[in-house]
Amino acid sequence: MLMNSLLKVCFTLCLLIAGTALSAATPNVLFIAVDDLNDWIGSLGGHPQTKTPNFERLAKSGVLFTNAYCAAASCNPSRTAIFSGRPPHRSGLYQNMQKMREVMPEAELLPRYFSRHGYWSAGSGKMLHYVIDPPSWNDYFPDKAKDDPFPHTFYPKQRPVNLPRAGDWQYVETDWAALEVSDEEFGGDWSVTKWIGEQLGRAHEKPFFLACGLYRPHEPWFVPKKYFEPFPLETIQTGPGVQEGDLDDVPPLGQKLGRNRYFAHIQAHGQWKKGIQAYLASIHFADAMLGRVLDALETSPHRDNTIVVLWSDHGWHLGEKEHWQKFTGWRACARVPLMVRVPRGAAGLPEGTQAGSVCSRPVSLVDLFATLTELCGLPAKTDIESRSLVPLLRDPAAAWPHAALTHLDDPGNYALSTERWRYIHYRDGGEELYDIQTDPHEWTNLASKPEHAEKLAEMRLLAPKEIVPVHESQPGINTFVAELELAPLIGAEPPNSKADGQRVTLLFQNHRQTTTKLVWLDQTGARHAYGEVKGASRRLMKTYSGHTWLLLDENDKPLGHIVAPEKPARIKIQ
Ligand SMILES: [Ca+2]
Ligand SMILES: [Ca+2]
Repeated sequence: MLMNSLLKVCFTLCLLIAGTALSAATPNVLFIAVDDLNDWIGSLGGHPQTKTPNFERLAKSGVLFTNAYCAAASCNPSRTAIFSGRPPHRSGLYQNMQKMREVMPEAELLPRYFSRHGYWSAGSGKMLHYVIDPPSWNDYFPDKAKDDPFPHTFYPKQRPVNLPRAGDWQYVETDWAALEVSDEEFGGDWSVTKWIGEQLGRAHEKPFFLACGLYRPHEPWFVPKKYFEPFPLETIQTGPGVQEGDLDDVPPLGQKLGRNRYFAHIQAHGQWKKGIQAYLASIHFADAMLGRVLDALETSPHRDNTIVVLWSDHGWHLGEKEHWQKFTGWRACARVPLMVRVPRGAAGLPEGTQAGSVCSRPVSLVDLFATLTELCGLPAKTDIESRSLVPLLRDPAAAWPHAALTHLDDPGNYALSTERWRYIHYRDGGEELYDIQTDPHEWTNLASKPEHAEKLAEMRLLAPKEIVPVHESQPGINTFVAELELAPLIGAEPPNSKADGQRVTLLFQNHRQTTTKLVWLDQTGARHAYGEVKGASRRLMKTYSGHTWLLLDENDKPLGHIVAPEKPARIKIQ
């Protein structure tokens, strides 16, 4: 009995020592994020004019994944999934406006997990969605205390420079320009990579987890002029994925998602090619910044003992499917660059990666958490849903019977990717199916073709069985400062809903003692009951700007109507 207990104590102690003592087999990690970069890098072949020698240099030195997908098609849920190891359908964080720490207050993020296991964790630039989350890091540049991941960046005084403002719906940073400044004067990613280079160049007592967040090619596409020079406007080609009428075979919700207002606005102002030029220039700039980091690592004492991982949080449309921006399930948005280089001697892969490897298995960025803990010999984190990619780093052709899941902002909207097939599902049951082997730009939706019914049924089965709904830590009351007056109905019908609005949340505050009924008018004016707001209570309602809501009292007598605005607003019902 006593002997047994002693053995148990010894065993536990051994485990503790194994868990904390770090040997030469414990590599450093250089974790590089690029914001809003689609497949327009040379090795992924997304655009023939792109200039990305440093992305190629890194890709050729390790494993390039050609079918890597983000866990969600926008910044916040994609990045939160990577850092927490929990995809949206496990965490409930699906949208950019959700606050990570409201949704998962206790989650131990990747850098914190590494520092608890003996690492020094530090970063600079955008890793999480516009926050640092200071408790997760040992150090952060420029200032961990301010919880602001961005160093000073040059902006033109007069804005917009090129793309006129069309209204409140337009993201204020959707604009582009060549700047008459040097890299150093521009600051931003130049300052981030300077600091990262300094960390790579010095001695460290502990192994490091060092995160470098490059913000370009995120909007605004303002970069120093020299990065525009290789792309004269008259030579600019539109992307190879653009096909006229491409949305014709896409279900209604997909069409709605595709035809957002940006692309029409950009075309109306003759800015399409200018936008493409500026995106190429912004990628070229990001490539140069990546080159600074790779150069610093080359001359660093840690060169031969550092894992390098590079990923982008999601892709980007520039006119494909009449769309400009992100938030879609198509490959242009869901597929991302991912490259991993592992040096010899790493605990989880002693032989290291083979330079010049290419892996076409479908993988998800949420898998990076488990991959890195295994590579570094740390205990696997148990409360995450992340599948280690080490078998593919060892053998890029290894069997991989898994699909990658990409969420959109609603749990009912998602995309599934296998090596050859892609399936998109919308919350109203709309579906798309593509064979990317013969149709890499997803032009021909096969979902309604009888000869593909079996494949469609097979893809449906890959969807997760258990789905956590959108976490209800809704935006605080301060989000709804704008008050919207209830318009009276005087002898006329309220207007029908308009179709092209953006998603917006409204707060109905019922100051009456009795129930108010909410009725949505569709585009034909047909009325649809949408629940109620009980007396003396309030209710949040997600809708689209331009949609009409009619409010009725408990006896169906009209109280008035509203047309949803562009920004969140509250409506007092009196
Ligand atoms: Ca992003
Ligand atoms: Ca099509």
